[in-house]
Amino acid sequence: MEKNTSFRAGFVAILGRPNVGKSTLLNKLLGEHVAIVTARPQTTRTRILGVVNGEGWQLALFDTPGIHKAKGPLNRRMVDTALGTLSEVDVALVLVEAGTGPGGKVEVGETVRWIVDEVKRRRKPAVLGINKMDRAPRETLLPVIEAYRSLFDWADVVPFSALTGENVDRLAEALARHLPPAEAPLFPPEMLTDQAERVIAAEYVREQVMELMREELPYAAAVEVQEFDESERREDGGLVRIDAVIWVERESQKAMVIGKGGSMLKRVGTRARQRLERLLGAKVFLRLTVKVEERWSERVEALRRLGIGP
Ligand SMILES: Nc1nc2c(ncn2[C@@H]2O[C@H](COP(=O)(O)OP(=O)(O)OP(=O)(O)O)[C@@H](O)[C@H]2O)c(=O)[nH]1
Ligand SMILES: [Mg+2]
Repeated sequence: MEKNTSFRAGFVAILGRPNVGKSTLLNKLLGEHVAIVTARPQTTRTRILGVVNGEGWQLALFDTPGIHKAKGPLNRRMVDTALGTLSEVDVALVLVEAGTGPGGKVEVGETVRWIVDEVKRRRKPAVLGINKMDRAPRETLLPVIEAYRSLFDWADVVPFSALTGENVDRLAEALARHLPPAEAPLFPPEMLTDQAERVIAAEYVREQVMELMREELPYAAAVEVQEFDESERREDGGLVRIDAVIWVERESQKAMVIGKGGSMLKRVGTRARQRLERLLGAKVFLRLTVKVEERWSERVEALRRLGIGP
């Protein structure tokens, strides 16, 4: 049989500051809510693989935690995860946000310079993705592109919107052009992600805690699925029973997550369950318990048990 030499496949790390839209992009490319998204920074805590197939290529993309000057063990592990992923991939996709500052000025932040230095140090080709173009006036795009072009010899620069999907196809194709030739896809074509359903279930609960709760709570919570019972699951639906624990660091936080008469926990549970039912295509019985584990975010064993960190 003749070899198909034009096929390309490889790994890409999506890197950027917190909140630039890395997870939104992964989900848009996959057409599925695999990575949780919230309006808050530092949502993603682990790396998440998504596999995207195109005409003559396969992209294995890692969504990563936002890179920032980390304080504390949890955040340091998150940043280590992101930078560690960079060393394992063929191509880096560095994301920034469209839009200019006051007076049309473009501020290239310290963190982006740091990310670019890491990319240079590892001699990786990098594509610059300028996200959120839907909310930036067109005429501001050019100055943004120019400001970032002077920073690095980008393999490509693509403005896009992960939210609306504008130019997302072009971005995927730009990435695919810089992948190494491959004889075959790296993953079976039907594979979407490396995230187990029970892990996504825990993340969906955390997504609602992060979205609905204020102040420090989004950062003091972790979710662990302790039971994922599929015995009543059927080809055409059926029921999945899930028991999950929301870990917080203090009794006062536990009271806040539960809310008056259990109202907050109920909201979290209802919204997470609706998302899960859509993902699993089954009815979901979701039982949530809130427990205190003091300083879990500072303890390596707890972080490891919760699947956070390298
Ligand atoms: N207007 C607009 N908003 C976007 C776009 N992409 C993402 N967002 C919003 O930006 C916020 C952050 O999105 P995420 O995808 O969670 O960002 P992230 O880079 O994964 O953030 P971390 O996981 O915290 O590093 C959410 O409120 C998204 O809805 C976009 O193209 N346009
Ligand atoms: Mg994210």
